[in-house]
Amino acid sequence: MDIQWYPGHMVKTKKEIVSNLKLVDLVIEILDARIPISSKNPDLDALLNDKPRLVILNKSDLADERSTKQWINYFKGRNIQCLDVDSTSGKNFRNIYSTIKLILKEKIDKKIERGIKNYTIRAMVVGIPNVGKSSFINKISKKSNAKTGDKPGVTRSKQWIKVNGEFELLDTPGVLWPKFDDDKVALHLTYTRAIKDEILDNVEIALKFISEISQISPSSLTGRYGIELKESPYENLSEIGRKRGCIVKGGEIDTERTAYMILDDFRSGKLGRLTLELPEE
Ligand SMILES: Nc1nc2c(ncn2[C@@H]2O[C@H](COP(=O)(O)OP(=O)(O)OP(=O)(O)O)[C@@H](O)[C@H]2O)c(=O)[nH]1
Ligand SMILES: [Mg+2]
Repeated sequence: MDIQWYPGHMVKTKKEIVSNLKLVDLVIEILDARIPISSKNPDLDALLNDKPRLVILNKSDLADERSTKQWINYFKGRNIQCLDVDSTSGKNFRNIYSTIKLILKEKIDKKIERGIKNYTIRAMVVGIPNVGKSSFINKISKKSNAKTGDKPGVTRSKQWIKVNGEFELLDTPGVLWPKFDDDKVALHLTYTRAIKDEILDNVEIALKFISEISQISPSSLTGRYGIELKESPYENLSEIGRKRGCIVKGGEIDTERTAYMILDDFRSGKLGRLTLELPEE
């Protein structure tokens, strides 16, 4: 399977991230709580150097709660400040500002020592496409200044958003990297729609998805669709299509429509709260 999506605007954004780094006090790296490994851009660590960082596990409402706790402990164990949030409901947002102040305590104390009282903290928000960067910023600022949407590539250029007198955020377009070394990473990015699905064979993707979920949480499929899981993912997909009435003229299963429906059900949480990746022991 050859999944790649690295258009020119991502190359441009990466350059902009580097050139704007000197303007910010910290970087807020948004990860997807369902796939904290695959949603971490491997290029970013090198680019960000030793800039103070806050890791956000977003979409925690769609992830398994116990797994998210494991991830929080994982980051804590590595001395990385991390919060799990839900940018739609605002869960855990009250802790963001205090955590940022904690990360920047030394810097802020120095400013106060020098008589600077109203220091404006500037943070750059980065992450893969569709992970919820703009939604996160809108939630913090209690406005909807940043455009959001349920597909990758919504934010097209960087944009400063003022939260209040002492806090400003830089929204950036989502970036991926030139080559996915691991098929699983590419697939996980596709399931969560960080990769544009218009460029992919959705039936093939859905079959891989069914295989994976059959392993990690079969009840998500049997419960939602009322099917008995068979060995063959194609048979399972067909059965789901039949149950859901995804039929074309002549009574054949509309596999394309079924594939979209299954992926959509995962993306909107209708298959339950599912985390696809856990920290290594
Ligand atoms: N369930 C859930 N959905 C979320 C959450 N955060 C964002 N979303 C949804 O995810 C989709 C993408 O959100 P955006 O904020 O546009 O994502 P982005 O990272 O700015 O995307 P790009 O600008 O394309 O890189 C939207 O449909 C949001 O409503 C969350 O915490 N939970
Ligand atoms: Mg955006």
